[in-house]
Amino acid sequence: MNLQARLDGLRSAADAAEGRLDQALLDEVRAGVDRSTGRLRLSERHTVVAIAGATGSGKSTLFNALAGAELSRSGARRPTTSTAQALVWGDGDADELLTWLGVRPADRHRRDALPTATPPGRLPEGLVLVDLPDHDSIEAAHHAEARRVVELADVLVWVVDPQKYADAAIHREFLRPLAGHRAVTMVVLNHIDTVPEERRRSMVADLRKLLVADGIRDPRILATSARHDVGIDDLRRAITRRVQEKQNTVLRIDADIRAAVTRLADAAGRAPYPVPDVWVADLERRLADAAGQPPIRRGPVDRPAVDNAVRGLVDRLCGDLAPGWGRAVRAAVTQRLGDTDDRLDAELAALPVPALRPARAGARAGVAAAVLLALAAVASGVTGVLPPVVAFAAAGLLGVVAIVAGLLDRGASRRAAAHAHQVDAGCREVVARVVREHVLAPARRELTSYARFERGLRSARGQV
Ligand SMILES: Nc1nc2c(ncn2[C@@H]2O[C@H](COP(=O)(O)OP(=O)(O)OP(=O)(O)O)[C@@H](O)[C@H]2O)c(=O)[nH]1
Ligand SMILES: [Mg+2]
Repeated sequence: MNLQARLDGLRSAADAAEGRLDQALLDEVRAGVDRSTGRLRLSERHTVVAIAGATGSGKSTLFNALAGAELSRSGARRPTTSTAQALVWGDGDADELLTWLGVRPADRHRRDALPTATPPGRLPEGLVLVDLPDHDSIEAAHHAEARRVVELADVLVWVVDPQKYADAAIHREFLRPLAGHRAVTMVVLNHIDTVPEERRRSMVADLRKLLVADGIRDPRILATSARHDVGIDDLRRAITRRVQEKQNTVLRIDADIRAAVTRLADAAGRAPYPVPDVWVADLERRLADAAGQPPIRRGPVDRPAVDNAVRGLVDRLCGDLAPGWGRAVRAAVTQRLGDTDDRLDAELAALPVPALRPARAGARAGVAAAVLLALAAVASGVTGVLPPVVAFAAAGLLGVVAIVAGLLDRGASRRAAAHAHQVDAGCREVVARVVREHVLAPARRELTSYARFERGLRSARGQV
């Protein structure tokens, strides 16, 4: 998937999270998208390699060594470099790119225009080497300038020295956030001449350990002495390889997008979308219980039980979601809980009442009476109170009445069951409708923005 589409996805994720995630984070992500979009519009023929690091680590001295000329002032006064210095190899027009990088015209240099010096032209065409002010400066403007260009450059050369390589602030502020940028980052341990030879290897190993702890897998480390021309050829070769691979802009933007995706995803947490059916079924069952099953249901719904059931679902929905997002979902559903109860009451009250009992009771009483009378008639026939013919005829007649009444009872009982079933189905329908309209719809409306956010992240990852 092309980078611009991934950047668009990242922007749409940030937009979908507006008001739900930390504003500063969203602004940073959008600023990153703008930077990358800007870089993609500019020269593909150039590779911006920025030299960054603490004051006095030897950035300008390294820059000059690579340039083969004393272009950038290096010195004992700290800090020395105050604005980014750029040197362009080759005859391509890099002005637009340098303007975008914010390099002042006075600080732009062309390798072609310099007198041939040692070592001549051993770096490839298209390289734009930038010497930065120190990032740990007591001068706020230096810090801002360094940070700005570090965010824009295609490749980063981090210069550390034997005194400050373990400095916690450098690792926390710069190296750790660039952990995913290994492909476009190299670390240079300069001033290596000041370290006794037998200690150099263990110092590099120690630096490696720190970088790995920062999250940089298999970091590239070069040990140099800019003052005594140690390791400069290796650095030149490493830079040449990077520039010739030409993928740096793409790799840098890819790493930036991944880092932003991780930050957004971590900040947002997760929401189940769509809402799982079993959770909905569970809520419906609990609301039906709160309404009371017919024919028991006679009064208003059990409001605390409805509240509990609805809040239970919201808790499940928001459990792993960022508080900002969770609050919005919770508010959307629970602010209407009173309406939910009223609506349940009103709709359940409008259901037909299961009231076939009197008919059944009458039929049953009829059966019982007829049986008793028939028995009385038989008894009076036997005891001679009535003439036997009359008694047995009366008993027969009452027997028929009992059978008819029994049939009526069975019919009534079947109708009652069917009616109760209908009322029960009606009740379930009411509950399902109220759940759909009062709970799921507002929750889904809120979760739609989360779904848009997720979609944005997926396309930022290049998955759609
Ligand atoms: N011994 C030794 N001295 C070095 C080395 N690299 C630079 N220096 C000296 O260290 C001092 C600072 O070097 P700079 O190149 O100005 O350092 P910088 O990183 O550009 O410093 P800022 O511009 O202030 O950020 C200078 O006096 C250099 O000559 C080195 O590898 N070994
Ligand atoms: Mg400098």
